Parts: sequence; C-alpha cells; structure tokens
Amino acid sequence: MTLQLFELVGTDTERPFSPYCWRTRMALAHMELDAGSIPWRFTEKGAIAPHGSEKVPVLLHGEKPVVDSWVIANYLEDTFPDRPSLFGGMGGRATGKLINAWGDIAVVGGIFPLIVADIPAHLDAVDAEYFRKSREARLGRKLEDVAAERDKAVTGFRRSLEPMRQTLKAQPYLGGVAPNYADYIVFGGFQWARAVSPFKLLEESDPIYAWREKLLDAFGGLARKSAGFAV
Ligand SMILES: N[C@@H](CCC(=O)N[C@@H](CS)C(=O)NCC(=O)O)C(=O)O
Repeated sequence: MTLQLFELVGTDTERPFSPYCWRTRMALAHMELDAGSIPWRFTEKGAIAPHGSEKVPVLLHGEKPVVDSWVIANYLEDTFPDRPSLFGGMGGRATGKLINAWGDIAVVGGIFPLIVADIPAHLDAVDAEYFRKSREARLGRKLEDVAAERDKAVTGFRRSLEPMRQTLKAQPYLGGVAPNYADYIVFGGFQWARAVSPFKLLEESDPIYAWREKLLDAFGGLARKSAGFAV
C-alpha cells in the first residue's frame, strides 16, 4: 500500500514549511519508507476535510488517513515494526510524548513570533490574507509589531533551549548516539524557520547549531536540499 503525505506549501511547492510535516517527513526517512507528497495550502481545507482534518500533516496509507504528527509517528512505529525504530522501545515512546509537548510549546511556540512576519511573502494573496487574519487574532497584534521585537526576543528563545543544549554537550543527539523521533520533533521547528525566514535563530557556537547541521545532512541531505535560507 502506498504512503502519501499532505505537506504544507505556499507559492513554491519545493518549499514545504510546516514544522509538523517536517517531523513526519524525517520520521519516514528514518524508517526508510517512501511517501509521495501532496502539496497543500492553508485554504485548501476541502482537500483534507474528507480525511477528518483541518490541519496537516495527514498521512494516507492506501485509503486510510492518519492525522496529527504524533499519531502518525506512533502509527508508523506500530505498522512497520521491521523498519528502523523511531522510539527505540516503550521508554523512548513515553519520553517522546514529553518532547512532543515541549517541541510544540517551547520550540514551535518560541520560534513563532520570531519568524511569523516572514511567512505571508511565501503565500499567494488568498492564503496570505487567511494567515495574517488568523495569526494576528491569535497574537492580538500586527505581525510587523511582533517582528519588531525579535532581535530582543531571540535571546529568551535561546535561553529556553538550555536543557537541550546541556543534553547535546553530553551526547550527539536527543536519541543518544543516533537520532530518533525526539530529534525530529525539535528539528521540525528549525526546518520550518529555515524554509521561510532569513532570521538567525542560533549562534554558530551553540551545540544546537551543530546538531541542526547534522540533521540537515541526514538522509542524503533531505532537509538541506529543500528550499530554505542558509542561516
Ligand atoms: N498537533 C498537530 C498540529 C498541526 C498543525 O498545526 N498544522 C498546521 C500547519 S503547521 C496547519 O495545518 N494549520 C492549518 C491552519 O492554520 O489553518 C500535529 O502535530 O500534526
């Protein structure tokens, strides 16, 4: 049965930019699973509604839809037990749940105000209007006003990554000697930023920068080859 992934894009279909879709894309590569890409834009709700979702990623396994990046990771782990494991056992899966929440809140949530104003330029007029309206309602402010503070705000974001920094001083990946799904959860956030924004999130001396470089090169440079800014 074929695998197909709905992936968020804007005007450039070679620039998938959802942090959650990137978690799934890296997970598929880790498991050595081929999956076709179905480019999806914010306002194309009709394409995924029949699969029971308003958001991407949505993975189709044959006819079967699997919705939400964490659910997809668990589905892949359980459905393809003969493939390289994403979690490395029940402990990895359980702590992966924590990293997933941390990735959503501290990483995606932390990066969001730093890059959000750069996103509309990658969207067509209809999507850009939807994005601006929905995100400004969420933020309670204009995107440009949020962006105006980013040079200062990035310091707090970098500080918030200290637990990860400490971990990477002791081991090469969150997964230990090799990456696992915990790494892809966090990496998805950085790859989202790289796809849409020239803003520098990490200093080169940061161990997280070196970790990100390794993941950009993983799987034949899957993430590095995808359209993005070299920051
Ligand atoms: N918890 C979900 C979050 C998915 C999500 O928020 N996807 C965004 C793209 S990054 C989306 O589809 N947004 C649609 C919209 O804003 O209308 C997951 O992990 O898959």
